[in-house]
Amino acid sequence: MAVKSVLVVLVFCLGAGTALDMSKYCSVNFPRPCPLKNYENWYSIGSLCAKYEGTPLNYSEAEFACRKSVLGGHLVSVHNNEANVNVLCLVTKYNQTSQRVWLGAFELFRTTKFVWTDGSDWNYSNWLPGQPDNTANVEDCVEMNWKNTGKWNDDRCSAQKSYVCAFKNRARESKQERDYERE
Ligand SMILES: [Ca+2]
Ligand SMILES: [Ca+2]
Repeated sequence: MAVKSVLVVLVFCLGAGTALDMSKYCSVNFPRPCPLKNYENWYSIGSLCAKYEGTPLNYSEAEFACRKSVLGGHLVSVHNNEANVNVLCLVTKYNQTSQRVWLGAFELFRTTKFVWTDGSDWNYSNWLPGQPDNTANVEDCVEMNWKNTGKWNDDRCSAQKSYVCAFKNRARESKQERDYERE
């Protein structure tokens, strides 16, 4: 309980943190390697294994590159503050200068509702104040790290950015189910 409170406070403080604070935080709290064989550079974020991809692509190219790179792959979905900071640590590790990355969220056909390409629930967001603003009516895809560290913005899907891929670690998921059943 106490550990969790400390983490929540840290995550909250990081909302206003600098890149320097971030790399300090990440050096201590970097996500663990994905516990599967042959997945170097993939890291555990909740029940996902995630990887930073530094070659800038537009949003759909990035999503399809993720699908191609691994079975069950998509752009990463983010469901809580801890996962959001984990993604940020991943990006910070691989790129200190240009940290804008595509996440897996996009606006569903001008409904003002956002969804994840991996089909998971929309149960969390971390928008920069004033976003999503759908500038010029053409912003439907969600990036992290425009202006503020860790915050989200809707941008043109045709813009080219680095991105973070992820897939569900089924092994971990079934272990969680077993643990749950034991309780
Ligand atoms: Ca939009
Ligand atoms: Ca925007």
